[in-house]
Parts: sequence; C-alpha cells; structure tokens
Amino acid sequence: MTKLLMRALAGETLPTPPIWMMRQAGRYLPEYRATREKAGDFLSLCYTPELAAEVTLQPIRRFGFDAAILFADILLVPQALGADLWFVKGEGPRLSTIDGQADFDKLGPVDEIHETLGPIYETVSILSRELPEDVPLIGFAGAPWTVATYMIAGRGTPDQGPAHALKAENRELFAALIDRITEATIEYLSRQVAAGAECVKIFDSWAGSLQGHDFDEFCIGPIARIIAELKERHPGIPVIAFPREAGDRYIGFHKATGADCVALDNSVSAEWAAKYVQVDGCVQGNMDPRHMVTGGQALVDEAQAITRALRGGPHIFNLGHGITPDADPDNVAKMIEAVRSA
Ligand code: 1CP
Repeated sequence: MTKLLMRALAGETLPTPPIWMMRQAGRYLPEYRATREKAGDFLSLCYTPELAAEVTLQPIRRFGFDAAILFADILLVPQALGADLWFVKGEGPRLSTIDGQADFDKLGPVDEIHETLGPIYETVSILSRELPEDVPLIGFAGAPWTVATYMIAGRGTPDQGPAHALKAENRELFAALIDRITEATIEYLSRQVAAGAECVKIFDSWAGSLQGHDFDEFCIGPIARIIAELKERHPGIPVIAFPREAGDRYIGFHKATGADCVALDNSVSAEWAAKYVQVDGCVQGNMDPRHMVTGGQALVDEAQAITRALRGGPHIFNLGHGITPDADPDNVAKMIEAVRSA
C-alpha cells in the first residue's frame, strides 16, 4: 500500500510518519482567501462542492501532504438538525441557543439531515475522483459534547459554561441532546464513507472541560457508540479521535472508544504520549501551532524532536490544534522538510 496514512492507521511503525495539518485549508493560504472571496461567505464555500473540493486540494498541491481533510465544518450538523447558523465576520459562529425542552423540541429528525448535507457528500465524491492516488481523504464530524456546547450556548465559549449549566439543571434533556447529535453524526459520517472518505476523524475540541464520570458519559460514551456503529456498517474503516486537552484521560482512550488513532494536543509531551498512549495504537500530533507563525530553528528542532520521540510506534505527524490565519506558508514547507529528514 502506498498510502502512508492508511499504513500508520493500521498500526504500522514507519521510518517517516505521514504528515497533514489541522486546518490545512485555511486563511493562512492566499489561494484559500481567493476562493473564499469567490464563494462569498464561509458557509457558501462549505456548501458549493466544486469550491469546497478546490480548497481541500490546494494544500495538497502546494505542500504534498500525505492526507487531505474534507473542507466543511463541525457546525453543519446542528444546522442540518434545524438550528440557525451564521458567521459573524472577525468573531466566529453564531447559532440559535438551546435553553430548555421547547428549544430541543424544535430540532428536526435525524433522517432529514441529508437534505442539508447533500452537497458535502458531493464534495467527498469529487475529491475521491480528483485526489492523487496516494493521498487518502479524511472525512470528519464534531464529537457530540463539543457540538452540544455550541448548540446550547449559540457560540464558542471559553469555558463551555452554558453546556455545563444545562447538564447540571436538566441532565435528562442534556443526554437527549447528546443522543440526537450522536445519531446524526453516525448518519453523516456513514454517508461520507459511502461517498469515498477513507478514514474519519471525530473532533472533541472541548473534551478537556469534562471531568470524571461526565468524561466517561459524554466524551467516551458517544464517541465509542459512533465508532462501533461506523465499523459495523463499514468494516475496517479507520477512525481518528481527538479528545483535545484530555490530559491523563488520553491513557486508555484507544481501548475505551475503539479508535484506531488518538490525536494529541500540544499540552502533552511526545515522550509522555509514546510511553502511555502509543502503547495502545497509532497517535497523531502534536506540534504547537505557534511554531507555524514564529518559524526559525525552534520549529525545525521541535518537529524533529516529536518525530523522534514517536518513532517507536505508529505515528501521524500533525499540529496539536489548527494552524492559525497568521501562519507563514513557508514555515509549513519547513516543517514537512524537517519531519522527513529527521
Ligand atoms: O473565515 C473562515 O475561513 C472560517 C474559518 C473556518 C475554517 C477554515 C471555520 C469557522 N471552519 C473552518 C473549516 C474547518 N473547521 C475544518 C476544515 C478542514 C481542515 O482544514 O481542517 C475543520 C476540520 C473544522 C472543525 C471545527 N470547526 C472545529 C473542531 C476543530 C478545532 O479547531 O477545534 C471547531 C471547534 C469548529 C467551529 C468553528 N468553525 C469556524 C470557527 C472559527 C470555529 C471555532 C469557533 C469558536 O470556538 O470560537
């Protein structure tokens, strides 16, 4: 198999890890900004298959990454369930909020999400035709907890306060919301795989704000359910799970969820992850995205240190979180060169 990413996901230890980058299609690239301009706004870009496929391909052409990630957003699932969604320039996403039962009751049924999400499956099928032979496509969705935090608050929050409040006030309603998102996510990812995604990633960006039993119930539980159902429907489909800032809860995360690969944020060291997480399977990560802004020898040293620390087992090189709009594209090329020559 020539696809390095698929080999790492299958548990192979490789001399050079496959490389891709969270938010690799994004505002740090002039060609992305040009296509985005053409699309008008961010959501139009997500829902126009030819343009979404184009921005997915741009970083592959420019840098020769070992994987492509579908251009879309985790907030399309709430929108498909009936939430209002819009983006405020310079600020970020806004959604209608969920304060109680009445708001929950307004959400639509899971089997209607495809009416909204159809263009996304079309983007996947364009990409599965147009990507180079050796570059697999990663489909993705947000994990139920992270998606719920946006649906409840109606926006990104520093501490996910509104979601924690609803969980404390009405745990039954909160659990019903998590279930609805879980079921929608299974259908959404399953369609992405049917359309040609060769791997899927589940982003639990706010996993780190769940503790103890809540982490088991609302991070591990829904992710394990999604993975089990996907593997039942699509035997062998590899899954990457990203419980960002999970800290010591990264330990055992492969086994607890059935994920083939666990993605690490940059708050844990690569040495620690090699010892406690990579023993259970493939890991992905985990360079601080700030190096893509600051560059220099520190970038090279850090990229090589991570590569060497995780060389004893299956590893996919990535950042610990998304690349930021102020990053310099030359630093991306420098990172790839550093990893491949480590
Ligand atoms: O103006 C723009 O171009 C919008 C910026 C942008 C982009 C490029 C947003 C808005 N979403 C995306 C694409 C995106 N989002 C991808 C595409 C594939 C890639 O290149 O990686 C992916 C995988 C996501 C996932 C996503 N969206 C996450 C999970 C990963 C993470 O970064 O933690 C989250 C939390 C979102 C919500 C979201 N969408 C956009 C923004 C600015 C945010 C964060 C909002 C907040 O918390 O304040």
